[in-house]
Amino acid sequence: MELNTGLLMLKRICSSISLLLLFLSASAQAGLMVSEQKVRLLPPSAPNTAAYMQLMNHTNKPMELVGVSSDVAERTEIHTMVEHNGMMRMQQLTSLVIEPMASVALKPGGNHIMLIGLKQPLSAGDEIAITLEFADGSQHTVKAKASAEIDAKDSGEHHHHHHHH
Ligand SMILES: [Cu+2]
Repeated sequence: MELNTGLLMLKRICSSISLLLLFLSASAQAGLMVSEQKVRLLPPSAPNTAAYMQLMNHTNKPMELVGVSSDVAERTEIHTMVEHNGMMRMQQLTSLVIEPMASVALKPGGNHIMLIGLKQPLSAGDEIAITLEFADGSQHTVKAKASAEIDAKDSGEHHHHHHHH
């Protein structure tokens, strides 16, 4: 009797450990490389700002970004720019696909992450955590530095071929 109860407990502990491991392995998007992440630093009165980065998919399957979140803003959205009556306007995207072995640039004038309703003004050099959520349920949190100097040329390339750092 004693022994059986002990075994049962051990089994329970083992299955919770494997569940935990399963959870941990699913929580990070493997094969994703993020670089050049920055948040545009605007005057303190600005309620919103944008974040930019390069997303590289180093796997042979497409990755679909379906959501973004950050504690610094009330809402965080994926945006793109579209032309409307000769004017460039922002439009929300519900998803953004990163093709296998390719990269997508989030950059000024193009796709970007919108931080809407900043809870407090940002300062130069602040490291802002942004969580990227993918269609397969995985998440990837990156830190983006607040900077007033954002050069569109910085992250201009669409097809970054495989390079290692
Ligand atoms: Cu926007």
